[in-house]
Amino acid sequence: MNFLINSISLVSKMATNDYVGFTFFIGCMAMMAASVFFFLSMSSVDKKWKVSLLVSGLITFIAAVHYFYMRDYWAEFGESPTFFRYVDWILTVPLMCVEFYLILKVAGATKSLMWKLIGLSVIMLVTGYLGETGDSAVLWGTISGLAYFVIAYEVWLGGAKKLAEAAGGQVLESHKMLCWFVLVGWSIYPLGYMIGTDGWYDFVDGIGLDMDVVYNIGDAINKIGFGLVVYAVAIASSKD
Ligand SMILES: *C/C=C(C)/C=C/C=C(C)/C=C/C1=C(C)CCCC1(C)C
Repeated sequence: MNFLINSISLVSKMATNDYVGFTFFIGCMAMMAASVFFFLSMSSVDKKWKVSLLVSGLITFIAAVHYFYMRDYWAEFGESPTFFRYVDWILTVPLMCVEFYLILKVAGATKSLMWKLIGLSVIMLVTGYLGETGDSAVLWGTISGLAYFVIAYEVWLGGAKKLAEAAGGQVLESHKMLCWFVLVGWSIYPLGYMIGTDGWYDFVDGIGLDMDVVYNIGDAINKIGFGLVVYAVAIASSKD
């Protein structure tokens, strides 16, 4: 009987100290609200910014759907929803690379830069997944970290930087914020990985946060936060 009730009920109990479950729950709502906001904002910006807001909205929308699955998975099994997490990332991180490209396109960014970033991000995520699901977390994490460094290098000092400097003005400003998101915002994820996997870095477990809480904070900053910054730039440059 209990089994029947559990399997037909849409809501499961949540302990008051279940921080992971709580951040999954908040994540669902926040990603959903952000998607509505980005989609509706498309009508208040200049034509050249519309696609950027559309992509921001798609990123948070895809994340919202995965968060519903992750929330349920966590409630049901009390385990990290690694599979849904990485499916979410493999869809949304390349979309973020498209977003970077759209921002720098005005400055003459080429599609080859976009594909390079997408390729590197796929390597970063596939190796991260292998590290979390297999038994060589340190090795795969290192390869993943290297791909991440190449992305950061490419954005900060490589092709993207040259384009932004040549364009100046608004583009240079947007490029700067993009750099900080990739360097600081994205670095939240390797921290979560080090908490969730075993290796020489076990000392970071001492900060007392759960891997999923760290990943969820990272997603809020990088998906919603980044989208809001794009929104602010779009609004500012649509006035004049
Ligand atoms: C919306 C989701 C985003 C922006 C996800 C980004 C994920 C990363 C930057 C993950 C990076 C990782 C490393 C650099 C090393 C360890 C393994 C990962 C996959 C957690």
